[in-house]
Order: sequence, then C-alpha cells, then structure tokens
Amino acid sequence: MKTINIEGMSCNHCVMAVKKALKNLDKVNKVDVKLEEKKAFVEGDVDNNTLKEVIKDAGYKVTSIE
Ligand SMILES: [Cu+2]
Repeated sequence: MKTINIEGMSCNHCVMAVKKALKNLDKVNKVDVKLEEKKAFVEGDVDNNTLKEVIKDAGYKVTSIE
C-alpha cells in the first residue's frame, strides 16, 4: 500500500475528486482518502509518477509518496 501526501484538498468534493481520479487507474484496487490527514491510501501496482500525474490533473499537488 502507498500513502500519498496531498496538498490542496479542502472539502469533501476534493476528496471525491481525488478518489475518482485514483479509482480510474486500471491497476488501482483500493483507494481511501482522508481529508483531515491530507492523505490518500492506494493499493495496487501503480508507479508514483502516474499517481502524481492523475492527482495533478484533478487539481491537487502531491508532496510525497511513502
Ligand atoms: Cu473541496
């Protein structure tokens, strides 16, 4: 599982937008996004650059991926 730190999420709509963007990825099996923690948790065989890109396209910024 990867933990993605995200900047710019301020409400539930942001959470839904990030969730949707991540779920659209073929190789992502499970997604959880926590607004208070500013984090997304992703399960699946997907590389960090792809994760960064889809989140950026959704309008948010990835600060790090663990
Ligand atoms: Cu929002």
